[in-house]
Amino acid sequence: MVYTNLMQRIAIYIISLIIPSVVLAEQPKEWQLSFQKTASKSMDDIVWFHDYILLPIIVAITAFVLFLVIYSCIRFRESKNPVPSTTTHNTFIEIIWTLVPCIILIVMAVPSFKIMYSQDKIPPADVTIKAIGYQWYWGYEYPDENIIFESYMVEEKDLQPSQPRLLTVDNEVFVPVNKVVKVMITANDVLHAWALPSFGVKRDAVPGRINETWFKADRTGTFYGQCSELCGIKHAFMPITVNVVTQDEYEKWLEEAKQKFAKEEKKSDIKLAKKIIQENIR
Ligand SMILES: [Cu+2]
Repeated sequence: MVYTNLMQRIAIYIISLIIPSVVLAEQPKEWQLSFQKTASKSMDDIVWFHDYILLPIIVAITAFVLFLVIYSCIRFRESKNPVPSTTTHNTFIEIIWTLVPCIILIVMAVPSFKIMYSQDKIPPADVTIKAIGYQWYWGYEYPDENIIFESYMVEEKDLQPSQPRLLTVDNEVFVPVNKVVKVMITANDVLHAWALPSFGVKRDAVPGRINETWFKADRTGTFYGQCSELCGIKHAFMPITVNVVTQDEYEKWLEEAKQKFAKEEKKSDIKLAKKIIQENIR
């Protein structure tokens, strides 16, 4: 049994190397290597930067250093080289090993800054949502639609068969596909972070301050993320679920959500509670 399981895992691993998109969906997979399948231009850029700029440079540097270590061990071993050289400086080599890393860093910095600025500059938003981190769940607001709701993780015992453990929430965020979604992120108690790998989005949620980011999902589906700033004992249990749907489906959801999560009702609840408290004080 254990053997079969291991063989299955190895087979999945090999398949994922050959055709990553088949095995990797919008959530982490067992034995996953590299990123989740992308769902935004921003994440496409990040993956491109990793695959074609960072990885080749890392591999080349590692191979070069390994070659130098092995070469020195063999060429300058004690039996072959009983009297060691006493050379301590070589200006030419010192200039080279200072200049080459500088050039490598500059080569990496150009595309890196380009991607960073494209993420930083928020285009005119079609939908704005506000994510508020609490110990330990997320609160969401659609300020333009008067919608406000809380999103709690679904306990393992209550999961439906298709729902992933530790990633499923009771109230999911809905956004339309191919639209710019601006996310305002804050927290109510301690530091949290709103992170969604498939969109290439991760921003700290800081109490008393609003951070902004954006994404434009290029395909429909359910995408999962998690709080990514250690925020206390249940840090691992405040997942993020975003449903990317068509414009029609989004409008339908808005209609229902406006009834279900109306902001005004909540406000009136608070007003009522205040009134009761004041009356009791009198
Ligand atoms: Cu958190």
